[in-house]
Amino acid sequence: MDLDVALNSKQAPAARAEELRLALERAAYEYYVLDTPSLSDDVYDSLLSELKDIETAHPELITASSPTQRVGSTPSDAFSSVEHAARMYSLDNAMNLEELDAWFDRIELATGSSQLNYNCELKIDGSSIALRYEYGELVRAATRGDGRMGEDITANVRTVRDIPLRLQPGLLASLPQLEVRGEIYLPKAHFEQLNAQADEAGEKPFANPRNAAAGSLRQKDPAVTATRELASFIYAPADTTHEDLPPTQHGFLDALRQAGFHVNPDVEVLSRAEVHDFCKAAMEKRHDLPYEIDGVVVKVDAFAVQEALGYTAKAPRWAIAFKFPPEEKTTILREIRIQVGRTGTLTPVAEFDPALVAGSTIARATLHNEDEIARKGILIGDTVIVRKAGDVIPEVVGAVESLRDGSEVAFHMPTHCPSCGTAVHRDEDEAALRCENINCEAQRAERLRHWVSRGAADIEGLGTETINALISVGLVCNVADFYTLSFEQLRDLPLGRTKMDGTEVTFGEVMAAKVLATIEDSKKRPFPRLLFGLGIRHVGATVSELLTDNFGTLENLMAASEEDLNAIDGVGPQIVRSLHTFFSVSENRLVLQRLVEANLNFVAEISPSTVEQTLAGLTFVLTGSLANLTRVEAAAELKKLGAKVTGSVSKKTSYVVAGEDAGSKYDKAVSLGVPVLDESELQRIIETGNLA
Ligand code: 3B8
Repeated sequence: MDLDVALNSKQAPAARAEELRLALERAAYEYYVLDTPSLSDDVYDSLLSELKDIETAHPELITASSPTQRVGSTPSDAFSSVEHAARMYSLDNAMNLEELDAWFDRIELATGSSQLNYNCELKIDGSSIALRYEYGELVRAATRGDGRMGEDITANVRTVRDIPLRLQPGLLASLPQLEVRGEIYLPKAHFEQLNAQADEAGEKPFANPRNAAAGSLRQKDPAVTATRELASFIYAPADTTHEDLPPTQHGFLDALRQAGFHVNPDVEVLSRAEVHDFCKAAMEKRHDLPYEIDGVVVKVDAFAVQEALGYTAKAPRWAIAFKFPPEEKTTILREIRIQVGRTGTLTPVAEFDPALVAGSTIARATLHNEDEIARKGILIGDTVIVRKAGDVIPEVVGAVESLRDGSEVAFHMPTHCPSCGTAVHRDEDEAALRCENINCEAQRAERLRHWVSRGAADIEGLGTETINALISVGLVCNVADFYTLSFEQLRDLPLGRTKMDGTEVTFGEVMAAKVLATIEDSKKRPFPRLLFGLGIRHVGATVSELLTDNFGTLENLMAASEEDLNAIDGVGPQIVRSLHTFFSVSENRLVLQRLVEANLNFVAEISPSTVEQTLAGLTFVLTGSLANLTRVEAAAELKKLGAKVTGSVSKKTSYVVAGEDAGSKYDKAVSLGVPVLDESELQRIIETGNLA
């Protein structure tokens, strides 16, 4: 970089401001991407402060992507949800090298080739994000969410300093629309620093860097996120069928680097035979890296081959995450406690001396049921081996039998519910024991907690402590009771603790107002979530979605016959029985009646899966630029109608849609005799759902 920028300030303010912005962007690019900084921190700061001065004097010169505008917007109360242009999948895992080989075998069988190139990347343990750029400017950043819908976290992501607000000139910067995906992470050193601060402030530390990154991105005030030293690695385009893009994953990573994205340097294109060594090397260097990795991502390098392999319901077939084996520790099993779940299931939980495993401390793990305890051969008092399954969920692997001294005792499941004393029941064909008393206090508390949880009615501010307090004073007994709470009742709710001066701690005015507002908001949650929130046995999030898609309203669902229910793909006799049982309990019907009267949203939005699949069996290829929608949007619309959308034209292609400047794909369609549609014909198909 030439130093003229730092010296020349005799220009018109607009030109000078743009020159400064370009210089600052270039400096960030050199620093993060090229790893060859040419400006000292002092010079950078000095240029930034000159830019700030110009923008303060001439506010009309401020641009959205100016380096001064990273912490721009003011705190917001909620993140709005946004739809991903193309589904944001997660990866399937290979838990060991054998599973990795099985994946290679499947790829070779499906493609008929044993000569493929594989792009190997480190698997960064962070929080996934999707970044959308329009003509090179960052316009939106979203979390993965459920893969279809994520949360708009643009304001927070803008504060992440290695994410370009404007791209370096070139191919990617010139695209009308570009969506890239990557991982935002918190470097290990900052994670430790953050937790030390939390500790000092008497707050709960984050369990691991991934949670810390996700938590930092979900801050309501971007100024807080800005203090967190987050960083990013970007690794993929959302749409690999874009014909202007490089045709391989490694080529695309180069293009990302040139555009100014921070791309992880540890990537290699390898043959199948070389991948094992890459995985082993990654495992060894794992602890020397300044950020957390939990495996290696292996991807088929050629986009065309990726397209051909496609996706399962959950994950791409063309990529796999090789996960490092979990770290194991030993500790003493002190007790096995019984937990009563919301549907009455009695679950034994191991309580052991705290152990530091894979970066966080664990002290309990579910043992699932008595059979599982017998299978693992665990006795109370044993020295046990513990680890985190998938590096997250604590698990007892087994006992170290050689360390027994005879004082260990076997565990047996109780004959009566530890909460209400009702005799427990063992379902046929099921390992689980259940308390069938629907008035059981432990179940009631769990049902209420389930209702307020994030995937259900999502009532923030009602934690376990508050719910327990509401139950113990008799204000809340079932989920309908949340909707009749008054401000005064909440404000004066004793939390069962006393202050230093001996007075009772109450919920207070501020929290009461907040929680009442969220309770009001919760009435508008999507129907599938509210149905899931009711905690009907076997009716999880997916089944709820199926049921609401098919019946549309609570009324219809309650009136559905056994045949109606059985007719749904994915709904079996167990679910039918469980729904029937739930709806036949008069107390449940009363709760539902009260929820309806409180105006909860028991009506489904029209969902894509109810759209008639008029284009099923047809394959489309989109090429050229469309005037009224992006190719990704067009593809999404066609897929909703059941069509397949691919990237390359062949004899099997049913139609090619050609926009402006359609290139070789158009020529190929003509030479193969594949019918070509223009944008207006496409528009009509999308609107009418029909080809004719
Ligand atoms: C497809 C490709 C998910 C991922 C992907 O470092 C897909 O590629 C994905 F559906 O989650 N954590 C990476 C990382 C994660 C993913 C990926 N590549 N390097 C990561």
